[in-house]
Amino acid sequence: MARILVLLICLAMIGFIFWWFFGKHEVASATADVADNKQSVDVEVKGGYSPEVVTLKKGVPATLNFTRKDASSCLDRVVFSDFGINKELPQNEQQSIEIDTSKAGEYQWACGMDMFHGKVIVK
Ligand SMILES: [Cu+2]
Repeated sequence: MARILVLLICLAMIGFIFWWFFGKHEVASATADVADNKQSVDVEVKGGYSPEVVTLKKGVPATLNFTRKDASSCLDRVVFSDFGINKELPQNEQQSIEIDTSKAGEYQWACGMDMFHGKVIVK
């Protein structure tokens, strides 16, 4: 009986590893709605970023509203190295970060340890 259980656990783990490395992971992306010459996108921080790719309109003042729901300290900072932004994300509190949209391009953001990533596309 115990053997069968061990076998089942092993199979489940192998399945998980295959899914992790070879499975298709959908990248959640969002495009900001522009209203009154402003645009904003809410980003949930929970084991990563959702959405992970945010598209903004060039030249329209933009804010990304990060809310960290994850207790892990790994995600307690968000860093936009292109903009010199390094902000703390208090848990369960919305933190608004203004993004410079004057230049088109792709800008990465990351957690404080550069383990989790997201991307802003300005176009
Ligand atoms: Cu981290």
